[in-house]
Amino acid sequence: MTPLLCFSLSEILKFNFFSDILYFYRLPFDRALNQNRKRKRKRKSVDMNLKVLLVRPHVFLPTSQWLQSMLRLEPYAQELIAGAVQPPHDVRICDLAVEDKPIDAFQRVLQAYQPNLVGFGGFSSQFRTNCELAAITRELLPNAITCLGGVHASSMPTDCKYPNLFDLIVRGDGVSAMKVVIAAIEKNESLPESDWILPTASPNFDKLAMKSPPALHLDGINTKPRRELVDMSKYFCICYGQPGEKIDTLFPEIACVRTSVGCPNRCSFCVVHFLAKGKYLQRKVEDVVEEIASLPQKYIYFVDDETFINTRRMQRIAEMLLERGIKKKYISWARSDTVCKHPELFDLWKKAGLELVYIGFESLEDENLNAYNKKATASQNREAREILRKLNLNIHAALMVNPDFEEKDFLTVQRAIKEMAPAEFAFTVYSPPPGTQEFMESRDKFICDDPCLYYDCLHTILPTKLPLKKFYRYFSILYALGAARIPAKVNKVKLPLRDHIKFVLGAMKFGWQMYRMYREYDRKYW
Ligand code: B12
Ligand code: SF4
Repeated sequence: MTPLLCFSLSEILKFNFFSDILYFYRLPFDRALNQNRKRKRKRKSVDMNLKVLLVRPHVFLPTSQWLQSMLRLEPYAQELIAGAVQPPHDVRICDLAVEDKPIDAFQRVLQAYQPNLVGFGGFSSQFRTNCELAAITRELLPNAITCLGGVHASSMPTDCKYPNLFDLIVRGDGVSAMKVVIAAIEKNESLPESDWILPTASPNFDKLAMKSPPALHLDGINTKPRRELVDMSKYFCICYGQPGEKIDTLFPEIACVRTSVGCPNRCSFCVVHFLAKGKYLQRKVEDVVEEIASLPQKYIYFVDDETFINTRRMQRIAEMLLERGIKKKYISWARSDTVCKHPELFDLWKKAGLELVYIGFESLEDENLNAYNKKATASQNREAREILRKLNLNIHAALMVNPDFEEKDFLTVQRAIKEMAPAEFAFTVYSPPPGTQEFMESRDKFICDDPCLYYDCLHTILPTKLPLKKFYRYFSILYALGAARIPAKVNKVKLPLRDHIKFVLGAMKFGWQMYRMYREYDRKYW
């Protein structure tokens, strides 16, 4: 058992400051870094059958835990990467997001499976968790190769240079990278070295990591995800039904589908354009429809960076779904300007089964939208809302607040909630994305020791104009107002009592966490 486990999350949260939390959080991490262990790795033999373990880490922040109790998607990246591992090699997925005691579960899997290649991936806020898991791997299986990929490794490779924990850092697509790594091991060659696959012990690491992220790779969308390696019954979304409808559950089982990767837009709060360099790769429409048709799940979540960029292609996909009589319900992100320019497309998609549209409205103020480089206007946001309302499409409305917000600005957002309701509301605090120029330039301003750990867009990493206590009081009021206006409530949808209770209790707990968020920062900011 690691020291972290000696403290339950609630105990950890009794501490007031970031430094307190980090102190306990750092223990296993530091131990691994300080060990200075001489690792004697045996050279892998050419005919060795690899055992590859792909790990999705659990979430650490209580706010992310709440989010996962409402919406938990399958470990799609791990399923795709597993598609790169062909016989005679073997692959397993360890999804710690579904475990009550993730560290215990991880140790059990390592001991039982004895993998010789372990791959970790995840969000920036999960980087420290990945370090802890890698430290455990080093301890239990010192000869296993460890590899870190995913959005954090892709955008901030320099942050991940810990040779004691990770042998390789992968930026960008992991499917193609896994193929290259396995091929090198099979040929008994030294591991490849590039700005895409970076050995942490290489003297060239810093030089390679300074380069901009590698180009997107088609393997990231054209590979068949290995869903059979996970228990799909553990993944669900939140879906609100239609006005007056009686629904079996608020949390139906769901599968993910990725139809494209990248985005040509350049919103300032988003890391995608930094990673994709404005490129947008698309999968063949026939493949997309075939994958959807093959799924037993009724609900599909499109995990594209931005699904509706190519509207003709999306029209063709909807037509094909209708022609083939595929009856599913879909959840997708879309931009408000796309909805305004192509209302007929959303009408078609409604017929094909579109159920819930996630829209990053961000604000109903043009000044804010311009500052975010959103390239959509407040009037487009309003119009898109009206179009979707007329189509009876449920909306997830993402709104953003700025660290320099004052009381009046929060009141403006409160008015926006009333105007946009009913909707599922999500509020984020503007934070420069790790890895980007703006993040680097803001380093001196950060009000927490480890801005990446707290990069959940709910914890501010920049100083606020209002004292933090007031800021989070206003912020939690936004969530309370939003929770009271969800489509199921406004549209009088009949829900099972247990789901109703789960939602209300979850929302209250989250609201309380939000309200007390200021206590996680140094007292001088309160
Ligand atoms: C769908 C989505 C979600 C889903 C969950 C997705 C999931 N997989 O579980 C939901 C809606 C729940 C969600 C929630 C959040 N999200 Co989100 N989400 C996205 C979105 C739209 C697509 C992500 C995705 O699934 N892509 C498909 C997979 C296959 O791609 P991938 O993970 O990048 O994997 C590829 C490579 O990275 C690599 N790879 C990945 N893992 C590994 C491992 C190894 C070993 C290797 C070699 C390679 C490798 O290979 C893969 C295949 O090519 C992105 C981007 C966007 N446009 O906004 C944001 C994004 C990932 N989300 C982000 C954030 C911040 C969040 C939240 C914190 C926001 C919030 N306040 O709610 C939460 C946190 C959730 C949590 N678990 O902690 C940020 C992450 C930034 C960062 N540096 O961490 C992104 C990039 C958005 C942004 N605007 O910047 N999100
Ligand atoms: S449209 Fe979406 S994916 Fe594209 S840059 Fe803006 S927020 Fe990121």
